Amino acid sequence: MLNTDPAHYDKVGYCFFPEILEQAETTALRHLLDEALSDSTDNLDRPGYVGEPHSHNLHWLEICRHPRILDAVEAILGPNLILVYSSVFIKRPHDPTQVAWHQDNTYWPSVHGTDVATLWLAVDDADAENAAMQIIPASQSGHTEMEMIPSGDHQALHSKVAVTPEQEASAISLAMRAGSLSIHDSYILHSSAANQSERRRAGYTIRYCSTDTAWVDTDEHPIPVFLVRGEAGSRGADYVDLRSEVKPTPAIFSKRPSAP
Ligand SMILES: O=C(O)CCC(=O)C(=O)O
Repeated sequence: MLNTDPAHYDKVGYCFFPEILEQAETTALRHLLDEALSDSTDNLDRPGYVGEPHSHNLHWLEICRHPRILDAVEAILGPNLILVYSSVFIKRPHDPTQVAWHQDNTYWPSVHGTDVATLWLAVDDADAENAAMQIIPASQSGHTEMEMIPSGDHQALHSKVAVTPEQEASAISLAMRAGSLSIHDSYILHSSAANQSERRRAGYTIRYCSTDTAWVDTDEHPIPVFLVRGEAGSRGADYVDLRSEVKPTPAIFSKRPSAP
């Protein structure tokens, strides 16, 4: 039974939110991905991965600012939210590519703090056969950074961490219908297997932080950081204001935060 109660998030490290997008919104999201995959100029950095589409495309950006999506993030991280990264992980039918056990935070040296979370939005239905993400509940406890080791062949990520057989046995599968989402702590151990089915499995991962405790060193961060809800705190001058009342135009993508 997956955890659906935000009150248990601190303990188990993840929360599942079923059917957050309406069917028409999910269909539009799928079209957006199909378009990105058919357009070689659209930041398709490597097969099976679309990096940071929200940093150059308003449609992807609006998904990251979607009110129901931000309500789910707020239920987990509180009201003051910045958007720091996003990417799409795609597993084509019979795609052998795996995502080895890892912690997200180790990939983000410019992001500081522990109130940092990944939202995984199902673009397609995901289940054990087509490589739904797996997580080890409560493995974020203590927020300890584990040693990264090379992950080997057929891997989407260059590094992994060593997981014990006991930990692996306690993993659960985040199977979900398209338009549903999960949110996990940036220190939780998670992975995904090869796709053994005839069906594609794509998930849009969006990374948020609470400005109450976490912050981004924007000199070291490759893309602008957007304030999407609430207050930016003492580092407000480093972030671009994109709260709901702001209507973004393409100019936003070249905007730098104003000097303090
Ligand atoms: O979608 C996947 O298979 C893996 C996603 C992931 O590891 C992540 O979002 O950090």
